[in-house]
Amino acid sequence: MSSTIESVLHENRHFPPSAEFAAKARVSGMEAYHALCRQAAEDYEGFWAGLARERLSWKRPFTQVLDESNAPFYSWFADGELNVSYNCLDRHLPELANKLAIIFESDNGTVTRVTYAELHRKVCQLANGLKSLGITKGDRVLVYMPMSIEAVVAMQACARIGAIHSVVFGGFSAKSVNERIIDAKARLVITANSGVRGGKIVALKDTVDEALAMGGCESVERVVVFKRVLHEDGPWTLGRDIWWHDLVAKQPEVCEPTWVLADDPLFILYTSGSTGKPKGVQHSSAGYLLGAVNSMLWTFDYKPDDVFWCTADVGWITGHTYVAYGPLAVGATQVIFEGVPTYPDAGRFWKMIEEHRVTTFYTAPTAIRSLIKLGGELPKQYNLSSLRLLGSVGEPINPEAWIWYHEVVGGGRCPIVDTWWQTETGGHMITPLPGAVATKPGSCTFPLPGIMADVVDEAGEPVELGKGGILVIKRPFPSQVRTLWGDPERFKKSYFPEEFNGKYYLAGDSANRDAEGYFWIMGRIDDVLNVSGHRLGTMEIESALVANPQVAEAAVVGRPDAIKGESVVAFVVLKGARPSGAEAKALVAELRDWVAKEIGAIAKPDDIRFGDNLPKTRSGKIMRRLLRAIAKGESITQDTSTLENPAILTQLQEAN
Ligand code: 6R9
Repeated sequence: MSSTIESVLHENRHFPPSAEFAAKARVSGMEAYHALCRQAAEDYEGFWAGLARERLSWKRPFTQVLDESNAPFYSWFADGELNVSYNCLDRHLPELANKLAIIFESDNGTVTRVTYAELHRKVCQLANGLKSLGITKGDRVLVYMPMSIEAVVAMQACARIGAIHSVVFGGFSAKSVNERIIDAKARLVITANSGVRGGKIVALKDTVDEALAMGGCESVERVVVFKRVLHEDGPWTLGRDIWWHDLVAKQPEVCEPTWVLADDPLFILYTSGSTGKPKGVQHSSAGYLLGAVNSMLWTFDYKPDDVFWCTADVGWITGHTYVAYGPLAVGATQVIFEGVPTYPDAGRFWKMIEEHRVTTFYTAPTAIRSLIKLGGELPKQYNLSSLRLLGSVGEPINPEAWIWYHEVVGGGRCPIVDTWWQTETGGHMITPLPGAVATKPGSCTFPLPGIMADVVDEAGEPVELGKGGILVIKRPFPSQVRTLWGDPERFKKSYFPEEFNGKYYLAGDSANRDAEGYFWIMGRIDDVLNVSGHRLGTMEIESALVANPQVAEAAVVGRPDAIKGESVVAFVVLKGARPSGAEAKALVAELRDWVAKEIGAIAKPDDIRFGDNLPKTRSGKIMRRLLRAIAKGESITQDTSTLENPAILTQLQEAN
């Protein structure tokens, strides 16, 4: 990662917004951007309070703004009351009832459109249905759905009645669903009989059944099943399972929102950290929504006639903020896509942009890189002239991919917003304002107004420009994670460590600022990998491997990958003898499938090496830097004198 950054830091091309784009932008020119930043610096609370009053609709206005008395458990707008679903739907109805809210394209290309009035009706009916099952404010609902209108309806319906959703990505395993149900003590699961991706059926309900059968899920009373595809369904548990269409059939089309306090949790979303157990990131209602709205307006420069398309799955934070909440909160028309970018061919995205006249397109570098590889010329076969703005998220974007995105997809006229943020920040943090900032390929440029980002050294002191260090946020901000579900101690330890007096929010990334102050993200400083823009904990994969009865010990590292950013490499010590040849091959396949079953297919190691041992220091620490070098195929030039068992390196360097 750091060698890429070295080369990237020599990247000095500037791409200022065109005069035409800037003239129409909400924030036009650097002076306007600086003015907003000054406003935030001079009156921090006043700045945020003003935005919260102007951009959110409150049932009861707040009188408090930021409360730091229980730091780092910060509270924003504490005595205000609102409802997120009301903010996303009801408040638009007087003017936008017949405006399209969602254009849904299924895997096989069928298009379904819903207006704001129709979406409101669907959400109300499901909300009433959930209430009829006894779900009330504060209850946890696990959502395990394919990309669909109904996935958004499920999340919005929870928000409407103050229930806390925990969405689990449809690619995660039964084991992951089981663990998340147990951790959050979910009372209800919403799923679909199946989803379809790239022509293949994904049997979601079967996975839920399997998860519930694993035990520990006594909290779950009901499973609501959306009939997504017509096929033979698996077993049905009477008294527990209920079809979505039966549940909503007789429900009233109106549902009074449940008003919640600003800091009442809107959702929990599990993400990988540096230990084996995923963290349940808990977001607030008002602060989170404010982050979503601000970034729709600032970063995406939202205009009422935009057609917005974020390709992320609702199982990730990007799909929460820029599919389920942000676009609806500003009254946008958005595209939701069920399938994959390469099915039926690598022109799918471009075809959809042409057909739906998409203006704002937001995707991940890994998708861009794979589409370059599979069909770099394909975009030219489509009319992409509707596009006016492009976005990137999930990992650093390499300049080659950036330039291709800019030239071939954006026709050289669309600004690119490279948005740095995290599950924990809820919304964008460091990103260009497209009508103001001159972009540089590979840099996420500057913090949004009000975001006090900085790069510091290990002692928490600011570093000189060009020096590189640890990325921190120095002041609390409204959309930030409130706590980790059920684990406040881990929350403190992970994000507000003692080294920084417990005051700075530690993002877990390192960064560099160039001579002009532009931010360049260098990658994680903890044991978290970024595979195709998805966060995976090395410890999480290690625990999964060690859970296999044949495995004694495992160490997982990342290896730079041209398409995925990073790929997973595992070094495994078996309880029995070290296998070779066909036997080793078979075991590699078995362990890869094992990890897919334990976590999900995205966590499958690309490479597994068996050793009699792992390289350890005399105090027993696994020397991961050596493993990283071996994974890359580099010869070991580093100091190995502290190593207990140097001979092991040669063994691990050889393929099985
Ligand atoms: C939104 C999201 C967060 C981690 C983050 C960083 C990496 C995300 C990035 C980026 C460089 C960008 N990351 N966006 N790195 N440039 N524009 O991806 O959330 O899944 O929690 O991952 O992803 O390392 O810390 P999440």
